[in-house]
Amino acid sequence: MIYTITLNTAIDRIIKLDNPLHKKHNNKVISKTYDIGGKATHVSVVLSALGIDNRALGVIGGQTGETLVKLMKNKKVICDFINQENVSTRESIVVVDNKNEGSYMITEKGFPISEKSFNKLLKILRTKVEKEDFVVICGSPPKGFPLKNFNELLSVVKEKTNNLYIDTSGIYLKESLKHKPIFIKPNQFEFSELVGKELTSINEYINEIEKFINLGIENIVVSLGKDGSLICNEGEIYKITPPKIKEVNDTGCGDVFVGGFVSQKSLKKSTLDSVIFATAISCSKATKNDSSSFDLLQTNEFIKKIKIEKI
Ligand code: TA6
Repeated sequence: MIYTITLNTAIDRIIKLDNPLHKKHNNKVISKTYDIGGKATHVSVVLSALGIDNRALGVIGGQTGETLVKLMKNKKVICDFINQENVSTRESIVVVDNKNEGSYMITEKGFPISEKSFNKLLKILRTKVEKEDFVVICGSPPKGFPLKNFNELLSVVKEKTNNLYIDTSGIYLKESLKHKPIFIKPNQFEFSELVGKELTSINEYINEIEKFINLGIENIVVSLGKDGSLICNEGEIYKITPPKIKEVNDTGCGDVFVGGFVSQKSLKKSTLDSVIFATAISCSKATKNDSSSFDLLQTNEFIKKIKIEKI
C-alpha cells in the first residue's frame, strides 16, 4: 500500500484567459474550472490511474474539502482524509492563457491543523502502515505548522517503514533530512536554498548532490524545470532531458513527476527507469489544461524521446 499525505490540501480554480494577464486591462476569461489541488493528492491520482493501491491522507475542511473528495473520487482515488470542523480547504488560483508559456499560481496559506486532527493522522499511520508500504509526503504544511509536529510525523513514519518519499521545501525540507527519506526532489531554487548558496555550474550541482548521497539519501532528484533533472544512480550522476513539448499548463507537473517516480519504484523498477517514466508523465501533464490530467499513451511516446547522459 502507498499512503500519500497532503498536509495543506487545496482545490485549484483554473482560469483560462484569451491573452496573457495584463495590469490595467480587462482580462477576458475563456473558461473556469475546478481541479484537484496538490500536492500528494496528485501523486495518488497517478497511482490510481496505474491501478496501484493507495490511500490519500491529509486534512480537509468545509465545502471545498468536499469538492476535493468528489474530484478525487472521479479519478478513482480512495481518500481517508480527516475532516476538520470550522475550517475550509483552501482554493488556489491558477491562471493560464492561450500563449502556452506557463501559468500563474496564487495560493492561500491554508488553515492550521488542530492537534486533534494531527493526532488522528498519526493514529492512522501508527495503525495502518507496514514495513513494505510507501509513505509519500508532498507540499509544505500550512503556515505556522510546528516543526516539532513535522518531526513527529516523520518519526512515526520511519518507525514503520524506510520507504519515506518527501517533496517539500524550505525549513521543512531541511528538517526532513534528519529522518533520511529515501527520496527528495528539490527544484534548483529549493536546492540552492538547501545548500545555502547559488549553484551556477553542473559541477557545483554534482558536488552538492554527492554530499546528500553520503548522508544516506538514496534518491535525490534536482529538477531543472523544462530542462529536465539531475539524478544520482549507483554513484553516477545523470542528466535527464525531456523532449520539447507544447506546454499548456505546467501546474502539477512536479507532483505528477513524484507520482510517476513512486509508482515505478513500487513496481520495483530501477531508479533510471523510474525517473524516465516520471519525466515522461510529467511532460504529458504539461500538455493538459488542468492540474492533474495526463495521458498514459502519450507518456509512452515521450519515454522514447527522453535523453539520458551520464555526467
Ligand atoms: O504543484 C501544483 C500545486 O500542487 C497546485 O495544484 C496547487 O494547489 C499548489 O501547488 C499548492 O502548492 P503549495 O506549495 O501551496 O502547497
